[in-house]
Amino acid sequence: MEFDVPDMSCGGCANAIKRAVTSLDPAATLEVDVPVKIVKVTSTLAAGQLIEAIEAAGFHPSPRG
Ligand SMILES: [Cu+2]
Repeated sequence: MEFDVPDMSCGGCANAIKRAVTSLDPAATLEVDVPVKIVKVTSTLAAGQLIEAIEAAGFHPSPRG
């Protein structure tokens, strides 16, 4: 699953998002591209759960595609 996260601006943001998702699903893997503000997540969680976790960390993701 891929999300646009327009308010992600640095490595600190990327780490906060990684922590938020892996605290919910320790098996999740994330590919975070800060310059283009895209987060790719491989997880068994539903998109809605991933969005909630990322929002709880203070960001505003929207699904891509
Ligand atoms: Cu940041």
